[in-house]
Amino acid sequence: MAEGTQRRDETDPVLVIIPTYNERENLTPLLRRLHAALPQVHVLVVDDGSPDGTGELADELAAADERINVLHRTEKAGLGAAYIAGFRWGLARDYRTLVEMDADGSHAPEDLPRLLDALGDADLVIGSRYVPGGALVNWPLRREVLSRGANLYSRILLGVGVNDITAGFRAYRREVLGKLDLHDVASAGYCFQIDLTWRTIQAGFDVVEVPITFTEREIGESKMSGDIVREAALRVAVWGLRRRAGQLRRLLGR
Ligand SMILES: Nc1nc2c(ncn2[C@@H]2O[C@H](COP(=O)(O)OP(=O)(O)OP(=O)(O)O)[C@@H](O)[C@H]2O)c(=O)[nH]1
Ligand SMILES: [Mg+2]
Repeated sequence: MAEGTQRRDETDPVLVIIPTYNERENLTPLLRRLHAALPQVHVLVVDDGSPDGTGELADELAAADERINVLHRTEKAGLGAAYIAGFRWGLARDYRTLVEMDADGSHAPEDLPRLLDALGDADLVIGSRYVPGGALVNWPLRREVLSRGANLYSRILLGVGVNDITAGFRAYRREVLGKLDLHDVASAGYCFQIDLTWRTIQAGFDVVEVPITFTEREIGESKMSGDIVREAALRVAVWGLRRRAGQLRRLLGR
């Protein structure tokens, strides 16, 4: 745990941020499971004007349960922008822990207590598919190959020891997000996860991975696209080159 960060207390307020785009069928059962696992956590649904009415459903759920909140954004602007807006919302309030979780059921709310426990000794906890005990259920082979490839690529270029750097089930201490320059994060797709991990490590915070079981969505459509993959490949290459340039400058003493 980095200096200056306070130890996590079990009663510390937690905000679970859930970005949604066309997740109407998934939202109610997910929130029910989440509150069954952790009754005290608050939720922020960040909806980008889903055409299927996810935002309206979230409003109904929020009206009936004061733990649930909704942030409406007007257009689909990617996962990264939705999370940045959610982090800002949480940091403006007194939450000590901010959690990222997908709406499609791939991240089991039942795994969240273990992520929060691990935050006792870390600044960022990543729910990892690729550490011993981690598992994939029903994920098509091509998606696994892509995900493992992205991790290998990032590890080589960035020189970090994180096994699942693209993972989207995570818990951050508020001090971490408060310190990172969120305003200049431009990553939109799953590259956002690599971006924030890289910034967290560079800022000197401790990152820990805990195993999770990741389950392929049963309902709704995937938003994965070629653009998302290309964005990650390009940005990680740029960060890797900058890192090498920095090493070279230090080696040459300038
Ligand atoms: N607000 C918002 N949420 C998004 C956007 N794109 C994806 N999401 C949500 O982010 C979460 C993770 O999405 P992804 O993993 O990128 O895509 P996915 O559709 O889950 O893809 P699969 O996991 O392959 O099914 C889901 O809850 C999506 O609804 C977006 O542009 N805006
Ligand atoms: Mg998903």
